[in-house]
Amino acid sequence: LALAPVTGPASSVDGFVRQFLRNLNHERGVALSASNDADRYFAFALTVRDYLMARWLEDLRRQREKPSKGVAYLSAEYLLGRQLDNNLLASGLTDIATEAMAACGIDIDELRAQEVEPGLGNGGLGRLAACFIDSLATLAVPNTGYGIRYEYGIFRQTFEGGQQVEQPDAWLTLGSPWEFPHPEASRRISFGGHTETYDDEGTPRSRWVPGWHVQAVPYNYLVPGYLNGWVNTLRLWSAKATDSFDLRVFNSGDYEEAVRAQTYAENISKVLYPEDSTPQGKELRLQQQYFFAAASIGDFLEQLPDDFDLTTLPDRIIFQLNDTHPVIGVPELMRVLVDEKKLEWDAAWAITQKCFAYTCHTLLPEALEVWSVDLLGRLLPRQLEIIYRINEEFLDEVRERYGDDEMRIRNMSIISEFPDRSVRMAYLATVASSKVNGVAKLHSQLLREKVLPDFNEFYPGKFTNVTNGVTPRRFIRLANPGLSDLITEAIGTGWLTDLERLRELETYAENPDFRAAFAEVKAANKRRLDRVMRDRDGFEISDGHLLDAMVKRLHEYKRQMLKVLHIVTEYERVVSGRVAASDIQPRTFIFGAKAAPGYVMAKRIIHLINAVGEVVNADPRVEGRLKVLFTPNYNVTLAERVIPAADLSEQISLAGKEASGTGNMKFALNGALTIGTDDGANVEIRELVGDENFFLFGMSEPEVEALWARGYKPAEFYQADENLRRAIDLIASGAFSGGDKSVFEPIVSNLLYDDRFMVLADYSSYIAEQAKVDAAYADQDAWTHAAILNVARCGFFSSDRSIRDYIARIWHTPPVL
Ligand code: 26V
Repeated sequence: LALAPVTGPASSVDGFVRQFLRNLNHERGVALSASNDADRYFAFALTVRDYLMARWLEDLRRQREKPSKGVAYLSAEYLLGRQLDNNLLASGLTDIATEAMAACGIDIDELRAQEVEPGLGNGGLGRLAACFIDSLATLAVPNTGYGIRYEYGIFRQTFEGGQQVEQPDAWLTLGSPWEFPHPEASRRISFGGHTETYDDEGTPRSRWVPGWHVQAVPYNYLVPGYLNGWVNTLRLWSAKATDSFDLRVFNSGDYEEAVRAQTYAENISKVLYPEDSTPQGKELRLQQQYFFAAASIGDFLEQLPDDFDLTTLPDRIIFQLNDTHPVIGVPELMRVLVDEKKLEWDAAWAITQKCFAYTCHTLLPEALEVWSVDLLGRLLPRQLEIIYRINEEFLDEVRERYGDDEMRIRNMSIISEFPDRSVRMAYLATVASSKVNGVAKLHSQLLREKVLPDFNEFYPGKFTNVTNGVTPRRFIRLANPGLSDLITEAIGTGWLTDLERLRELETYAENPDFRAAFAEVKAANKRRLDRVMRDRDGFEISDGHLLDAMVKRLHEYKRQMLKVLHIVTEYERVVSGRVAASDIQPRTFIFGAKAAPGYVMAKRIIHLINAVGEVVNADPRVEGRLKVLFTPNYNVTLAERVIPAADLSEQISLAGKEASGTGNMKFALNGALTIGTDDGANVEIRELVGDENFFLFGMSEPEVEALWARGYKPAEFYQADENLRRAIDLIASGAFSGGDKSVFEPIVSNLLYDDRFMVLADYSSYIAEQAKVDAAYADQDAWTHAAILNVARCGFFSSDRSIRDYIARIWHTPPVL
């Protein structure tokens, strides 16, 4: 048979229609006349997929025939958002597909609305992974993203009586047209059991005799580059009970026990952990981590030729660890190399240290993962032995360098002894990696100086920074078509893959016609958001309001509470008669935030925001002036509507706590001005856009440290500021809880007597800066000028730039196109 290249359907409206009808008939088994929305969405998505297939297969073949170094991105989370529009855009099919649907009498927007976004992540970390695989494909870097195909993604949030209620996110109920299951490529993943030593023809060796197994079934998803014909793969693993296990079921006759055990195995990929409040020792979570790390590493190794020289592995692959979740892959690779491939320990370790790189995403000590030795020993006994040996040899090196400095040894040990003996995964990652990076300049500096200073001293050159970025394809082109068209009209095409070109907009900021057009795009985006919100939540966005947005996970360090105090202050000043309603700048405050289900304080804050909203929105004294909208179930799809409409972006974390933030970048690139602290990537945004185009407030990180050192007493700040006193007193009075003072008492006393994130200390500076925001907004034309400069100067925050930095500083993967 001739090896005919795979070809896609004809790139014409006619070709698209024919393929669409074929898919409708053959894949869904319905005629157009009998089809429902779900059928049409599926057939449509399959058609888009058909166009991408040829390129995908071609690129995979190219990689097989002429392999070059690639990136395995290991991430427990991918917050992908909807796929349809992205895949249309990447393949250049949007116009053809739109016409084709029109020809079939189908409203393409109805099809779009059918797609349930795969919410396989919690927030910034998961969305970053999704932006990165988009940029890797767009830069044609050979990459497989590895992760977990959770059956249930991040919970769906609703409010009952203003309080968060979680519902399961059954995103797969109707199936997904974007995935390719590959059960034939399943891998057996083992757990439990014990280790033993044996004599291997004169060489003493260790081996693992596991106690139980599950199958890891891969599902592939296409990751198309933007208009470059390159398609990478996202490979997500799903857990299934093993055959051997089914046999055991059959033979034992203990049906119930067998079904229970099967459920146990399949639970591994059942649900995404929504917990980012307490990194508890949940056994299932460790199972998930090992499950996907081991499956992914095994999967990569298996694709190598039989005679592959493993000492050259670092020339072929870099495993990028997205936080510590996949770090258990380190001892796993060592186990495979030493126990299975029978390499010497030192040779295996030299390979391993070159094959991993680690990205840290936090500064909060309580967010650094540790696993108890007890649990590890039970679940992964051989990997634990290997971790011990890695630690022993590492500490020997430390001793060699510093002598018996027991304090230092204790501080640097991968194993901590208190409160329980446990493995510090960030330390293991640091020791095992060729490079360690933080996610913004300030974060990387604090990582070196505060979190891992001993390691920074011990490994000169290992630490580096790669500032996060966001994909302009999704967050500008798709989310904000109006702005995209305006930009293209002004500076031509090409900026979507070379975002620094937005600089050319700077001169347009001086052009009144351009400013008017820019302002009109913003207004149109607000009207579009208004339609979405009316449909979705019954909210209205009023004309002429400054749209002030705070959308992100609910966390005390992010300080939604500070935002609440600002709103209550504005409200209180009017109702107390100190300020005339007519004198305040009309504002709509929009919140979106999910709280981890077990994070009690975060849930109280959600309740408070809703309660304040209910009172403020119903009070005629501030009608037309203040409005508070808390939109439930904030997700990627909604972000794409809120961000382009916003005027003001709230990035108000306590300095030194937000590693980077990525929402901050999306807002600035869509022409919102930022009010923010000197934290995370805000620092770099402000440097780029200029002080005059950024609302800075609050303590700097060194000032925060100094205040802690002096002794922080929040009540003193309460006493010192009348507005603050009045705002807190109003909350404490029960004004937002039907007179019941007990409801928000825990929030109030936490603020007054604990306030870990120094909300009260930054309050007055925040309120003062918000007054400047109001004043600035009064001059609409000047505001628009500043907004345009924000867009023009934030090209740096493209995830394409982040990926180029990873290539230059960490991966050293050569270009293949
Ligand atoms: C985990 C935990 C666990 C327990 C205590 C509190 C806590 C707080 C946060 C987290 C999440 C840590 C990992 C993470 O999601 N980091 C986020 O990564 C984004 C992408 O780099 C970055 O933009 C965010 O600033 C960072 O919070």
